[in-house]
Amino acid sequence: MLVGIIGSPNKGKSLLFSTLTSIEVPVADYPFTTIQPNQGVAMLRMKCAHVEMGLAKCDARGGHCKDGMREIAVPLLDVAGLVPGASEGRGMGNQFLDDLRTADGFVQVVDASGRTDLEGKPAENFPLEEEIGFLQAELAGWLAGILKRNEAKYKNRGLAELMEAVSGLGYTSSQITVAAQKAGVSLERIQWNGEQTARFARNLWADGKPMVVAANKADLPGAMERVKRMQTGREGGESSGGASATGHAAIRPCSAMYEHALQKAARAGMIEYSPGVPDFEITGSPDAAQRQALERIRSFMKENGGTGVHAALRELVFGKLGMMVVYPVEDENHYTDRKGNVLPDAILVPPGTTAVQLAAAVHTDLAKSFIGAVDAKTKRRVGRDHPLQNGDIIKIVAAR
Ligand SMILES: Nc1nc2c(ncn2[C@@H]2O[C@H](COP(=O)(O)OP(=O)(O)OP(=O)(O)O)[C@@H](O)[C@H]2O)c(=O)[nH]1
Ligand SMILES: [Mg+2]
Repeated sequence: MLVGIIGSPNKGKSLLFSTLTSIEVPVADYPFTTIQPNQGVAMLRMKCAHVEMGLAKCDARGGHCKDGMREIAVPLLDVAGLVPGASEGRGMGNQFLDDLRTADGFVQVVDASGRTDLEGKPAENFPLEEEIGFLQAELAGWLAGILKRNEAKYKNRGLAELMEAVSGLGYTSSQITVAAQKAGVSLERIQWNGEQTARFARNLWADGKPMVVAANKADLPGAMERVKRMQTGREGGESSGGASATGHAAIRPCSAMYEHALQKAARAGMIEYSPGVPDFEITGSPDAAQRQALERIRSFMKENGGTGVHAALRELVFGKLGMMVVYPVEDENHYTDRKGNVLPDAILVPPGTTAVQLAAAVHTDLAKSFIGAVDAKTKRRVGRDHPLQNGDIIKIVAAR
């Protein structure tokens, strides 16, 4: 599982990454601050299965469980800003896009305030649709480039060879078939010209990789109103495009700056705050100016249901991607591993994951020696193709 954080330069991608992963990375008010990708793990909180099972606690490994809310790890990648023409090598070019090949979905960070353009330079009222639309086009262009580079593998051939040519991008054969249908191109004895390849890539991109738009810098004056206008499809009063420019992406207003400020205040002991939670409590003694700043953040959070940073990632992971959290255990009666740790692991799996696929996610050897599984909640034995549900606790039975 991997989520890519993408967008044009100077939009707050790295600050957003930093608040999600607690990793300090360079953040600055000019384009191309980030060149080498930043890699980290975000923590999303959700209700832990130990609560549902009536257990006093769990022994979460690699992430905390506090007040019945468990941290679930989501790997993130923050890359260099993408500019128009990147798929033809402009700016930082294509190189880092290749780092995103394996991403399951994307958070596109845009500047909700419209104060920066597609190059990351100062602007006024830069249209949100243009920012969102350009990125879709660039990424489709990048995909078309991959197809063209690998054309020899599928030319005059069919679906199987095309799949092979784009293997590693994580597309299913049905996604490829649908994209070809929508683009009006044949998958038999493939002979596409440049325009047909581009059309196929656009369709594959649009349906294939889920995306959420994080409308960042929503703390700046006028930004929230701009996002709301866009959400209702009336941005700038233009007739065409609002809804279609955003395609299938949901738009979530957020402020990485406010999230960052809260985390800093919490570390300084000024407030009690759990990242992603919609409110905080003043526990220290801020001075008048600090108190005023905190109250400004609080009123933003009240309107937005929080800073919006974690909400954007949550929307992508659990909403768009429909990921499930599953708890593998070795003892189905006590919900523990061999050493007696209660619900030690909580892992993210895609919708439709079967018992044997879970075994493979835990360890490849476990899938090879898979015999069956036990649903620890019902104590029922299930087979290899049994589809798992969100929150399942599963014991894998394997040959020695
Ligand atoms: N007001 C406000 N400023 C923000 C917010 N998030 C980021 N910034 C500022 O925007 C500028 C760019 O932030 P970065 O995180 O470096 O942006 P980036 O998208 O990673 O930029 P590149 O790596 O250059 O592409 C910095 O000056 C940040 O302090 C926000 O939510 N609100
Ligand atoms: Mg950056």
